[in-house]
Amino acid sequence: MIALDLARLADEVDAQLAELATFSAAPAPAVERVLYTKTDLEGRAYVRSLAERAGLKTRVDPIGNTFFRLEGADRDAPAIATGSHVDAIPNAGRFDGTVGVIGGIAALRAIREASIVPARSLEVIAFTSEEPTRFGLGCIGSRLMSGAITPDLVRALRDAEGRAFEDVRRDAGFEGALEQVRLPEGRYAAFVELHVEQGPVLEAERIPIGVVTAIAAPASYALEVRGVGGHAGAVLMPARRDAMTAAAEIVLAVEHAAKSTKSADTVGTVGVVRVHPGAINSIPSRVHLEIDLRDTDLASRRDAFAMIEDAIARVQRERGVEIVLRTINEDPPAISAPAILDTIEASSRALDLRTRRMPSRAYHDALFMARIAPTAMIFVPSVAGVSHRPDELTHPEDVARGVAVLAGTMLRLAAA
Ligand code: HGY
Ligand code: MN
Ligand code: MN
Ligand code: MN
Repeated sequence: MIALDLARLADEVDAQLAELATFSAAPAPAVERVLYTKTDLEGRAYVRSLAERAGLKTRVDPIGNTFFRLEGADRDAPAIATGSHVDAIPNAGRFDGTVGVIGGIAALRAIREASIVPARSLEVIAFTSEEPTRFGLGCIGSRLMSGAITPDLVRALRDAEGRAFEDVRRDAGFEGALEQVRLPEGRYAAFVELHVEQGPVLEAERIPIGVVTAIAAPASYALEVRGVGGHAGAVLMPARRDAMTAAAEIVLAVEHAAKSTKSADTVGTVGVVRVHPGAINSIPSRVHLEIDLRDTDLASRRDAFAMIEDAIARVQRERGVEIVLRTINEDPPAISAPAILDTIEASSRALDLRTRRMPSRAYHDALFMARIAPTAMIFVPSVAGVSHRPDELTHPEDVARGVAVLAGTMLRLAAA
């Protein structure tokens, strides 16, 4: 297997994560790299420079999924892949996704520097648009790769300014037909994603490695609430059909539904609200809401959604507004491959690292890679469980341990 200088690895990877964080549309310590913007392209170029300095070969597909490859002895055998994302939501931290890309490159660099030629090739994938920020849908890259979405549905995507995915993609310099992105089942022998936990468990239990058994089933919806606008002074309360107060009832109904299922894992969030016309003295006539609803258990998520639909019907009736719901995505959970879980644990034991099995409540590209390859994830601790915030932090030693476990896992899987 492979012996790594963890102290040196910790310093190097942390410095690279800090450098990547400088490519941001937001002032430090916040990070923002939205799909196909200047900072997204700068972040991609930076990780590509790291990969090519590490001696890896680069391939970029028509939407920008980027593949960094270390050739194995049998070049034709399905490769072992790892990877994650470098795009970042507004007001994010510098570890979400980036640990899986920079850590993956560091793992392959260490393997190459140890003059190990793996039995089969190894790849690091930097996926396009893991975050839903620009087009309202997460994991567009891995969805297209795995066939979870059709090229036509991607072509129909519009951003908040109404710009078409295809136009934005081409302006960012990516070309080729979307149909070329799809990968056949069996293209990879295994996929293992290294990611920060984005939750409090590993730190609280002082366990350095999380072995992810399942990835929660994400769903998201867009609602248009249509009422009647008017003068905030002249229209008396009984005559109002205020879109904003109706929307407020829906927001509270989402929270109530998520708290009311039998499962403790049901989570519901309304993170996007756009009010029209958005003037202090004008009664809102239209409100756009976006709902994020998840659970590791599909039946519980469905129960929560049914409660939300009931609330929508009630609010329409009681307030005389019209509410139009559009489903953005409703995905099943992903279950990790048992053999990969065992391999991650074996790799951790070889490094004297304790592990614990756990679900991922955040979604990841692994959710879709699981459709075309045996898949699992490795988690490293998040300080205070914080993520999607500028104070997101994973200690360099923990990142280095994750990279070492990843390297050992990939080599074991390549030899299997
Ligand atoms: O929302 C998520 O779970 C992921 O961070 N995109
Ligand atoms: Mn994220
Ligand atoms: Mn992520
Ligand atoms: Mn992810």
